[in-house]
Amino acid sequence: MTAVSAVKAALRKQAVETPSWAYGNSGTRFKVFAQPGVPRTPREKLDDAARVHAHTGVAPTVALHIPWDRADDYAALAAYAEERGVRIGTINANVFQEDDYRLGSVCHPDAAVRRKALDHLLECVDIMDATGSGDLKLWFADGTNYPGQDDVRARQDRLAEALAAVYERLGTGQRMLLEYKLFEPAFYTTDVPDWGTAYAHCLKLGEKAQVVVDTGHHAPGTNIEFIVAVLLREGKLGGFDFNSRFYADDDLMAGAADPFQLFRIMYEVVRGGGYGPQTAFMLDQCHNIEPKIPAIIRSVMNIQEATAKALLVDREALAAAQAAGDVLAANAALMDAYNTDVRPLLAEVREEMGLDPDPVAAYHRSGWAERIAEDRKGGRQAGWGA
Ligand code: PSV
Ligand code: MN
Ligand code: MN
Repeated sequence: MTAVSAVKAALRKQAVETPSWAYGNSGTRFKVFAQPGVPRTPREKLDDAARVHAHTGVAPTVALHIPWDRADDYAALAAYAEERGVRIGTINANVFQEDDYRLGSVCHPDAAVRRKALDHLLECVDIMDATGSGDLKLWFADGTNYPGQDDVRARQDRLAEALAAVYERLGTGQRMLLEYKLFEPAFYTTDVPDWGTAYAHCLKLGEKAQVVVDTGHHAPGTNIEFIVAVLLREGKLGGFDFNSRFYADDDLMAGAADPFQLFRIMYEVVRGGGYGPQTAFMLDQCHNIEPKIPAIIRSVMNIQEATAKALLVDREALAAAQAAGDVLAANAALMDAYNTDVRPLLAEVREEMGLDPDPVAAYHRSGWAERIAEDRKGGRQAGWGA
């Protein structure tokens, strides 16, 4: 196999999971702008996700968020997804949108609230059983706003207790992915604020507990690719929530704000042996002002481009330059790959997969946007700010 055919083969196998909530209306605390044709039901979100997969060929799974995607029969929902050519991916728990969670969920000072939150997490594992999903994604809004508000260490103990109970409930082939976030909605302490805290909990729990890196959840200037390299080295990188940010947790399209950072992250993934099904490559985005389906297609394509460039790095030349201490040659080896226009290569990959080489144009030609605008009146908000 030539190098290029190996790169193409790797790109054909890429899998990016799209989030159900990205298909619904979303916004900021100031305004949610309604768009025509947005899904009214989980099934309609799956229909839209199936369009993204049909045009890109690399978006075969859809993340659900419970209770935003509540269904009477989850096995039937999974069967519906399969009929449309996609599968249910990660189950995202939601222990942040009820009045009871004002002071937290699994870290709340009141045992009754902690129990309620834990029951929801366990229910999410039941949903994984019913849908065949392998991953439970845990993001906690828990934290405090004021020094002294609660005992920061006791909150860690409560967190550990809940995580252990969920871990215990996981079946074969199921994992829990623990997500960290620097701040927001808590503004003083956050109970899982960084990769170190997430890693410490996951390490204690065992192999089925892994860290998920949301690219929008760090302080400005954080070297995310270094975190990725360390987690991979420790066997603890479970996946990504990709999005991009200019300021905080902006949830903009992956690769839009800083494509070079996305490339550097993907290079560490490839370098660290993390490019494969063991790493969940998910999007976690909101499309507040842009049309949703083409924005999701664009995001998938941006990830493909960063991946293609990472796969094209001449690792031998890079290693030789590094060993020789040739700083400029080493840097050039990376930059050569980054500066390659991989769009023609990806167009070829798509044609080899029987797809249109331009997924956005193909989507616009498909008539889907007009059809859903006509068929779906009264589309629902994604959940944020609902
Ligand atoms: C909140 O910051 C958040 O964006 C987290 O990243 C979760 O993954 C997502 O919401 C869905 O719960
Ligand atoms: Mn996230
Ligand atoms: Mn987020």
